Amino acid sequence: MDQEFKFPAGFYWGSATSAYQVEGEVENNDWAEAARQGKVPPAGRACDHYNLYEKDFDIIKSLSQNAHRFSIEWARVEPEEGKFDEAEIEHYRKVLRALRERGIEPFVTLWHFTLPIWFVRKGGFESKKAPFYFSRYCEYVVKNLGQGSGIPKFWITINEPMVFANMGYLDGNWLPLKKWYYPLSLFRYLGVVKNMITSHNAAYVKIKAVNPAFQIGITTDNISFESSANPFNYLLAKFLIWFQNHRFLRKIYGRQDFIGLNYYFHKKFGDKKQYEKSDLGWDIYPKGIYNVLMELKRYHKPVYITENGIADAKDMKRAKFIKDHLYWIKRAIDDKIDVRGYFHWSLLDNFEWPWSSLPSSNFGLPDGFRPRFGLVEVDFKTMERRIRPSAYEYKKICETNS
Ligand code: IFM
Repeated sequence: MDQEFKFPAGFYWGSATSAYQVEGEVENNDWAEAARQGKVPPAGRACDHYNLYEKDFDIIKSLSQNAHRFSIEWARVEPEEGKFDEAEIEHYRKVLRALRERGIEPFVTLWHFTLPIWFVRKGGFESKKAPFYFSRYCEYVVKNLGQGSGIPKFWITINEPMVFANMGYLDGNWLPLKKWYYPLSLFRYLGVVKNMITSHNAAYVKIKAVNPAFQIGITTDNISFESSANPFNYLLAKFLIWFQNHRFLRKIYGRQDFIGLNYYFHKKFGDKKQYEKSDLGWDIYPKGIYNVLMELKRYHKPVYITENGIADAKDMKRAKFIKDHLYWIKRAIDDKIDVRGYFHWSLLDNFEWPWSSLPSSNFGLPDGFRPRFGLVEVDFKTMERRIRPSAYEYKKICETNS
């Protein structure tokens, strides 16, 4: 029999998505352009969430979730440098109102991986002017969405900056697909990370000037690094904990009101154990979420688990995955980590970025849609939604806060 654990009163229970992965028909960002050139899989109509968001929010409500994390597509809002599209802002106002009408607390991500083409042409986050462009966009959105009936309180400036920098500038398989020889790649990578730090800090100042009560953070994809007793492995794990998990957070220390934690990966150096795996071949290691949460104690900030999820097309592992991770989150709460919410990734099956662990390297249409992360299954031909059994298990948790 399952043990029961109560979560703190007022805990946010939700799920997360990002604009390009669910909205559909975004043509003017860097991923859409690269897809047209055959360099990455296309997102096409994705889940058509741009049109179906009210239906999707009805599903959220029916599943008793009280919060939802979604993102704004920068290229929609600012299609040309300095020119903002009021019609798109109005769309996101409607999205916010639709959430509020259903009693769902919005957590708004201002930027989740995809960039307007004009910004990329200006050098993207390699450019010293990136903080200016980025913070101007954030200020515009917050000024225009941060008023009226749907007004959000929680703002996330940047999603997973270290993943963006790693995958785009070291690994080179994500946009901007920059593969250079070492150590040039490392210098570029470090420059991009530095500019993202400055961009977040500049955006923080501008958002706070709009409304000091707004709560602002980033989401960080921290990895649980552990090691065997071997001293080399021990030092390697320690170095990576600092380099990968904490360097960014430390540099924005005074300019974050909360920490958004995304947890997917662990690495134990010197460990040959085989773990159960997701459809993407990623180890399932729930205790890792406890490890990365305990590392956040030093910041003395509220923490929201802004993403945690599994590619599991058959939905055989998801319910247990959620419960096992929540068990370790509760252990961290008992050990004095101020965790205030959990957002499952994802609400819907959606477009997934090209991981090298994807079963096929052929970038035909199905590839980006093969990993199934949704609590809700999507038929990408008919756009029909079908709530998976694991979503009903999660619903019980949301309803009882336990
Ligand atoms: O789909 C992604 C999301 O965009 C960022 N975090 C990890 C998810 C699963 O790979």
